[in-house]
Amino acid sequence: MSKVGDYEAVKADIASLLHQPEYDDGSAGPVLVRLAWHSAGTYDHATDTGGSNGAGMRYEAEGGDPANAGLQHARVFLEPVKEKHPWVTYADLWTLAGVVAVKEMGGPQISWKGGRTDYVDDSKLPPRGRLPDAAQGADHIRWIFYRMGFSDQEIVALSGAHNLGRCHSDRSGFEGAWVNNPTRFSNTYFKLMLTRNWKEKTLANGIRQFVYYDEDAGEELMMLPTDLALLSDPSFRYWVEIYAKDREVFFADFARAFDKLMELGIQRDASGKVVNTDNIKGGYLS
Ligand code: HIF
Repeated sequence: MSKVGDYEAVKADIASLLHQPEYDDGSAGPVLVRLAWHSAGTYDHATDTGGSNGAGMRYEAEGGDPANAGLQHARVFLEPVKEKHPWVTYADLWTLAGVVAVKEMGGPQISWKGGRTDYVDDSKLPPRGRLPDAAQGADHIRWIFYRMGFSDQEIVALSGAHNLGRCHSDRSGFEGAWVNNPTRFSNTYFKLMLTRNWKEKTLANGIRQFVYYDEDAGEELMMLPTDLALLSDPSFRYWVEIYAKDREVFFADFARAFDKLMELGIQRDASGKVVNTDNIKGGYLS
């Protein structure tokens, strides 16, 4: 057991579990990034509900949302870290794991602060349907991300996380990876989006996605309808082109936007201490 508040020790243990030769592309990193994002991405600015505080995915109401299918793998990977550092809250552990995974996979350093609570009023969990539906287009993406308080630029910057990991037919129904090195954080996702000839394909389960056959990789890569919506919408496309050209700008903007995502619904005082841990408002502590 580490000293209470020794997040460096927790970070080191997260980093050392990322290598998982038997799992997917050999890394727990991508699914941990998805866990972090889904834990936070239920936030609604207008009602100040949802967000990473509370780690509601531990419970069926949120954890059993079909949008969260597969994230039990991520939670299971992290369980030994929780056992070793019982003082760390799940809400902190899940968000920190995403931040550590991005960095370890070659991405930017994202600033992160602890202090989230696991207290949740589970009669008032965020309703299902707050996470995005990948079969939709630009209007849906805006509806989801404006609700959290993000701009078009931040939406595109965040989207670069689809450089990581893959879709699983038994989780979302979509299938395949976006890039041929899906455990390395980079701006390849934006480059491929702009330069490859994406063709619509209907999978055996009836789900529609976009694919192209990558000669070098010897495999088919994919884009979701929501990914390609970033190309057809001029305001989104403007940023796709910038991030495809300039990796450093992408890394800096991604780091800021992901930090903002992890902080949704968390209120801190000037010293960074979380102040909304002891009174309940609107479902989550706020
Ligand atoms: Fe994803 N995302 N995401 N996503 N996502 C999937 C997988 C990952 C959307 C849909 C899907 C973001 C936004 C959106 C990651 C990270 C982020 C899958 C496949 C789908 C369908 C799940 C599966 O079958 O296993 C939609 C519609 C989004 C809004 C546009 C974020 C910006 C890109 C916020 C984000 O950070 C990661 C990482 C994965 C890979 C998970 C894995 O298990 O490998």
